[in-house]
Amino acid sequence: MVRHAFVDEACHLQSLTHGVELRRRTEIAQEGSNDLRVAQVRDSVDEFVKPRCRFGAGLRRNYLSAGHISMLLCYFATMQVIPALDLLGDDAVRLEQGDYERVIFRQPLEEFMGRLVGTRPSLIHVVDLEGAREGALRPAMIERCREAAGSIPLQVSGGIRSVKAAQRALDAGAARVIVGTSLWDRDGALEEFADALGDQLLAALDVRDGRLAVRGWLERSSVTFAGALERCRAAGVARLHVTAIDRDGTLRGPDLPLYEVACASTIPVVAAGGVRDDADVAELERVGCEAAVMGLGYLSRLGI
Ligand code: AMZ
Repeated sequence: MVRHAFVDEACHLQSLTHGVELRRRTEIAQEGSNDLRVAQVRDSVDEFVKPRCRFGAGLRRNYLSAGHISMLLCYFATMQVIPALDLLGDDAVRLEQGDYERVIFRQPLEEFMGRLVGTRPSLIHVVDLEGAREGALRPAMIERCREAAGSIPLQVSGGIRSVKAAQRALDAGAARVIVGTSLWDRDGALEEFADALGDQLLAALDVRDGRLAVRGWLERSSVTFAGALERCRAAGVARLHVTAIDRDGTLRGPDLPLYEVACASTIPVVAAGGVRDDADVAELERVGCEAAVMGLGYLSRLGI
């Protein structure tokens, strides 16, 4: 298995001179010039569609040519690194440990997004900090991000407090959404979001001292990290977005034990908080994470 693709003989991947068999319904990803496409391996491999972000396997097989394997390697041989753009007002910012009083970086949205796009990431993480604090979605900001990001897909969060708001975020240009506060507010909400959004939902588990933080991390929820994992598993949540708040915006390195626990849930995990460099990304991959969000750590890649 190479990342989320099931490959019959992984050793074949060492040489691109052979094809490999992928199981029916496996999906492979292609990174084009600045676009991420997915080839659906069904009865043919020539169908390229927008990614659905879940990779499955069935019983029947399809043969994949060597030409396609190179695409597979491009995407799956390394873990996905997702640069972050946090919004406050009209600006891209970085906060230290999510504290709205400690803004350690600020740049106009379009300027910063342009620099991120220049690094050709496969996905960009957009958090509207204002939305998260005020509990209100700002679709116009998502549209601005969408426009500035061109064809690079966005995962969007902050202020999504209903399924309807999530739908608006998707309509405004998000490829998938991350929801925190509203999932934990009342019984049944998590299931509602998971059922309505499927693969387009990531559940935000923003963790401080073993409990979830909500409403822009200004409030401590009664929900524990362990309890949230269990509830997500039971609700069939497609993907987790786990943030170690004390590491966020600090460049102290990721909280690996936290992600080990998250990955034990068997739900795919996107890790955030303190990720500095490729070595940290490799460690996160080792503990089983699917992707890493980089905020402050990414600035050096941008020459900032
Ligand atoms: O930095 C913060 N203070 C902060 C932050 N980054 N507060 C919330 N968030 C992010 C969460 C999640 O992605 O990591 O906002 C999202 C949750 O928003 P909401 O509105 O659904 O709780």
